[in-house]
Amino acid sequence: MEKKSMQNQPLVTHIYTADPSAHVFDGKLYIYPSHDLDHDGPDNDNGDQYKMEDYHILSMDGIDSPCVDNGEALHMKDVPWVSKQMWAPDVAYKNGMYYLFFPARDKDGIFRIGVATGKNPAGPFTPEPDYIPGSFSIDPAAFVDDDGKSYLYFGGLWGGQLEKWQTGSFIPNPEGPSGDEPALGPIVGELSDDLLSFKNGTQEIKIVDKDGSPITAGDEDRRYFEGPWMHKYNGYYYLSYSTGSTHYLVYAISKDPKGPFTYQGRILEPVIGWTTHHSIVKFEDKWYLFYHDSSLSGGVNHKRCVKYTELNYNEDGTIQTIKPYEN
Ligand code: FUB
Repeated sequence: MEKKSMQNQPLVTHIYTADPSAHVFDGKLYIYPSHDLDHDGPDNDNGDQYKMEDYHILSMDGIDSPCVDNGEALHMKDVPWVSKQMWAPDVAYKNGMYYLFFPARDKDGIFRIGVATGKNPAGPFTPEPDYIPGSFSIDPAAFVDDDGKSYLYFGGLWGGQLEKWQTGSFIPNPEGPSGDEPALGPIVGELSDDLLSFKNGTQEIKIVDKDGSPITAGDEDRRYFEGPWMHKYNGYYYLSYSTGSTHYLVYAISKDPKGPFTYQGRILEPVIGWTTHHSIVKFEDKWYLFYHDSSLSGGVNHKRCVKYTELNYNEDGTIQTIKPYEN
């Protein structure tokens, strides 16, 4: 009998999952998703519907192997600084230790980014008592470069509060930027050697057009919204992200991990559901896009499922746009 491909199928159906960050550790695929809760509460631009409380780490021996839920790896009740909403996580490995980075609201309702450590990629993880000093907003993506330097990329508009940090400190009701002004970019910070703090603070990343002009806030098809991911291909740094309100996954490239990044094009056309969030990973000589949609719940925004599909590059290093419901 021909083996069934898991491509474009929900990887698990017993829980709702979203925001998959995929990594290969010791030849095995590990997927770090958010764990969506099944509830009928309000759905709004502030993201109140995303009420997640814990993380379950998924793993697969091969790309078409069954996907295993390794159980609860971290719960918010065990994180002293968290009040609610443990959103999209990511992980990094260094010197025999796995570091789970996760955003959540602190006791004042402000999104911060925490870190928890463990010896096993599937958890459990032990949280640090406080969030990373100087961290804010959501959607951390960790990247360990070939030279051993580690970076954390993060930031998300609207419910993710990125606009509220435009001046460097928290402003509850900020203005702008207006449509023809440069859009807000994601934030990057180089991590300290123990990956528990930022080495020299953080900085905003610039994303520009091919002619060098900044992508503007009104250019919603291309401007940064949330869900950054970093990978390296043929010596270039690829920063990919969601455009939020227009529901695309897009990417920009640079020779420097801190940018500026030049916008290139789309990776994924809109999926079922409002959010789109992803990771890109090489596994057994092929590249894959891990993403989510709301197909498992018939389109409910906060009841999502993680999936993967193959990702292909053209000879010039551009990425072929994926149409999620064709083929
Ligand atoms: O899962 C909660 C939020 O929805 C994530 O942080 C965003 O990227 C979006 O997927």
